[in-house]
Amino acid sequence: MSEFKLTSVEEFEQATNELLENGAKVGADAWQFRVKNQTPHCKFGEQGTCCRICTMGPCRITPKAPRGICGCDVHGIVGRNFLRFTAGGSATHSDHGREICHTLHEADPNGNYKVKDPEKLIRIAKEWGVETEGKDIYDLAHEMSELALLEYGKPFGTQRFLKRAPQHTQEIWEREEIAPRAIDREVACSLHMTHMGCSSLPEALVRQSLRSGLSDGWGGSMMGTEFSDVLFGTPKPIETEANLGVMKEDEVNIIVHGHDPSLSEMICEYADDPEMIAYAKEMGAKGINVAGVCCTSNEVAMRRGVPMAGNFLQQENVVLTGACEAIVVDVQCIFPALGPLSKCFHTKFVTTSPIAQMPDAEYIRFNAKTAGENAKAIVKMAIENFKNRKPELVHIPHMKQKATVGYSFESIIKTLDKVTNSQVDQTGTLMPLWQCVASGVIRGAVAMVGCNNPKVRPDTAHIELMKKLIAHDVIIVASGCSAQAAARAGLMDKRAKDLCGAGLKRVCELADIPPVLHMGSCVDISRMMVLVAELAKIGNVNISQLPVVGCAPEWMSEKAVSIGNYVVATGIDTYLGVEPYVSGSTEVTGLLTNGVRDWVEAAYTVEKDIDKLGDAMLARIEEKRAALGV
Ligand code: CUV
Ligand code: SF4
Repeated sequence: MSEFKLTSVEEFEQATNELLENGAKVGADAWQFRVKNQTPHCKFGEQGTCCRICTMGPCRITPKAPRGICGCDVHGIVGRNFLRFTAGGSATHSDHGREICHTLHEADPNGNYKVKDPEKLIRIAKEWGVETEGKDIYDLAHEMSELALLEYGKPFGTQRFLKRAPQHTQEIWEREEIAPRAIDREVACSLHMTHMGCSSLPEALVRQSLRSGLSDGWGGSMMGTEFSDVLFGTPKPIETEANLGVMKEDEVNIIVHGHDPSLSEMICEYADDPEMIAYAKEMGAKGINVAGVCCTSNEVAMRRGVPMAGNFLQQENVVLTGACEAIVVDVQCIFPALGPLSKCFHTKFVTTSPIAQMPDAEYIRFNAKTAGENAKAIVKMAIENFKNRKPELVHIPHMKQKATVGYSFESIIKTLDKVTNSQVDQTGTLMPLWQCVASGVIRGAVAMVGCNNPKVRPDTAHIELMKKLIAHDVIIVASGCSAQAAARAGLMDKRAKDLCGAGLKRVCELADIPPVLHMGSCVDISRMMVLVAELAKIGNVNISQLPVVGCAPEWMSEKAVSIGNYVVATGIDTYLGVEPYVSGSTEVTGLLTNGVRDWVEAAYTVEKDIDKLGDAMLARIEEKRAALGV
């Protein structure tokens, strides 16, 4: 095996520059150019001080005009904008979760979707107090999917999954009145609260932001994760590869992009179909290669080992290779730029969801009943497009790294059994992890999550922070585009253990894991919530006492704010490398970075200097350790 070396950000950039040159040959646009046209950004927007929720406005707050026409001050305006931003993210994750519940409702032993993890379904059913004895697994699936869907609109009570949290956390949520009720209710309530003439009190707006976030993390996202596992299998450690070099010159390249695994799973099925492979050969290709971008990539990488071509800011790059026969998308984080860009090449840009329709695309409406036919049609379209490739435009940067992925909560528990030593008799629990943390072999853990953002040199913050943290014996759990940055750099190669401090290196060797564990897509941050909840229980401490922090150094989406809010509201300090649009209000900023600590025992830190951000996290971890006396 060749010698192990991380791929550097400079190498990433070199590849991107070559691809931009490739694009220049056909007049392709790219985000790098559009950023130039959009900067500097509007100050009112950046600071959150523009209000346009009624047509008396828009109102912009300046020293000369400190109040909107209705008399709302800057804190009310910033707070309302922040809550709406959160609600957007919460709605998005939760609606994704809802789609999965609907897919579960379609599960059929002879249909497109099966129950691949019946044990997990039974486990959740028992957790929810549903009778499982003697029940057909598909009947149970349908019953559970209906109950899950009711969580979105039930008139009374709070989210079922909240019971997974430690008692202390549940008490905080009750005491602070932030325990989420029906998932949709929190989104609707957020929109209601921010209507003209409702709330303008920052405390009330931030409180609802936390509740709306919690309805995502411990509601909609958790539905998405849990029932995706039931349908498609709970991830187990699996080998894969990452970066643009996973695309193949002599095969039909199909790129899946978006979030909902219902589509990508089906595409993978048909790309493996002997009939389709034979057809690809007939068309002059050696085979069919599926690779992914963004979270749908994470979903199929975690369960099938499908390679990850790139993360968010690489989505145009896959087309710029000139070797992409089809980029097939479902929902979220898809650049509308892909439409016009695909026209510069032979690439088919295929949209599939009524929720994400875009110009210059081929729209093949995908649904659970016709999923098989839809997927087959898409794969066929890609195969037939192979002959339209222009050889002079094909440029695949030959860069990729090996990665071991698939660290669901369940597989982490199984993996940990390997580090169980003689003093530990609790197998099948997080006890070994707790002991590693308590003894200081591992100093703590950081959840690295979130997107890329042109405001940060792409992937640098993710990769540099991870390198720094693992060198200090801090283990990383990663998801979303952060996980893909790690994989592309090589940090999910088990050999990356050599970059760790002595303690973490030893744990990596004993458990046979990489130092950065891929836990999945953005909705799978719910897996991290389960992990910290169980770790707190086994260590008999509160979540806020754990030497654990969350970090989104390059985030960009509304979803990321919703995530941040539920991570903070769960008692985990959260570090951001990009500013949310709240700097215009000292009160809202003060609440988020400090005030909410009185409610939920955690808060945000915003720091654009990546090195300082890393130092702040390490200091916080050590502070928590000292307070615990470990
Ligand atoms: Ni859902 S939300 S750019 S794909 S992590 Fe990636 Fe992850 Fe952000 Fe989108
Ligand atoms: Fe202006 Fe008030 Fe209307 Fe907002 S709600 S646009 S601040 S008048």
